[in-house]
Amino acid sequence: MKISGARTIVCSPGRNFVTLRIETDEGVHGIGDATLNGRELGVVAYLDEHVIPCLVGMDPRRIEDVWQYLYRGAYWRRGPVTMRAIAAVDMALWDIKAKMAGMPLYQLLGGKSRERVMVYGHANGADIAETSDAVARYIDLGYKAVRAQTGIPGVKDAYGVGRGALYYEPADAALPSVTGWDTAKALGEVPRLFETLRARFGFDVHLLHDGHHRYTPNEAAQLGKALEPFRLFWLEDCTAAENPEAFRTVRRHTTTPLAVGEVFNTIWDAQTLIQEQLIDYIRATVLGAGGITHLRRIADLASLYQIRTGCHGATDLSPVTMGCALHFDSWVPNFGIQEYMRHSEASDEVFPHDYRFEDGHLICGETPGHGVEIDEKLAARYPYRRAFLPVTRLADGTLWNW
Ligand code: CS2
Ligand code: MG
Repeated sequence: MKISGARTIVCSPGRNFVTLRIETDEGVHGIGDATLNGRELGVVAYLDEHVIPCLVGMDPRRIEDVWQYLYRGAYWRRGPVTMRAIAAVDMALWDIKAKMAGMPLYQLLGGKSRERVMVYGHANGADIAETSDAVARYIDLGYKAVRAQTGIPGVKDAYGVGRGALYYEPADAALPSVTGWDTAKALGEVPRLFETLRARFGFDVHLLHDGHHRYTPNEAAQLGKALEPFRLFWLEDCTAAENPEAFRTVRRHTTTPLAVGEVFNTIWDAQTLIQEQLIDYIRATVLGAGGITHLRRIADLASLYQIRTGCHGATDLSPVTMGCALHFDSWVPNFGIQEYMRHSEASDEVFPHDYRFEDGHLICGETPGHGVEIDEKLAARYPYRRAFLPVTRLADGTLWNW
């Protein structure tokens, strides 16, 4: 059996997505997601010029060997572009293998460890009162876990505050828009938000918060400590993780559970954090971290240390990634939670899928493969539009982590 062709499909049903379609000489095809938010065409060029020509003629059943070929064979290792390109190939090959087996993908991983996958939604508001009402709406929709982000008085467009009730799309402009940040103000406002939420909703709902890499290790430790009475499910990306040792400071000072990994590409990014038990949840994803083949290795390493998964699931990961993630989540023994930002209706139409939301959980379908396809005719109606993620500047003009 041979790969007879492959091509990238770029579309923008509300936001940009890059999809890889791999064809085989036996007529079975597979689909992978290669979206890198705000840098999409970099991955398209990498796939078109440097991956697809090598794939043609390869045996699609040799998923591991193809992975090693694309990783070791490139000589230049890691990085968001390379690893997303590899992830797209990996997703498509697992899709093909599962279709050939006539089984849903989770069966090939070892079968289900659970019936359904708990997800968390994003509640945002311009201030604490609005965020609190947004949390109420998610609870009404059945969510058992909600991430809460609030605007901060005096700060322009603080991270996480979207425009619609259910959708949050930060990549919003043909040139990066400029947002603001003020750590001192956030250190006061964020604990007030969770005090308000616990007073209103009690402790039965899981609450999460994303620091989006904005705090120094010491500030992150202060935030974690201040949030302890409100028993968060996790505090995410409390400080930048390029230097994993930074988490020693945070960990020494707080018992608030810590989650990291949406920007990780490989097991090497997570190794110190996992082996030193500096985090509680690893947020690497199928798309970001080289596909199912590699994410499985990260999850296995994490399981040695009782660290659980919490896959990134923002809308810049297409329904193809969500489909793969749900098969992965249904199998992985050390599952924690799955992020679920709803895709727009247009995205859901372009990517027909068989997973469904029920009572705060997602359930993957039984279709052979990962259960997600792309309607190319429809996709063609939504051409690519350049869209950047914002940048952040402090009040004095200093560029900060968005
Ligand atoms: C966020 C993301 O979902 C999250 O936790 O951190 O929304 C992130 O900002 C986007 O994926 C960036 O593209
Ligand atoms: Mg995040």
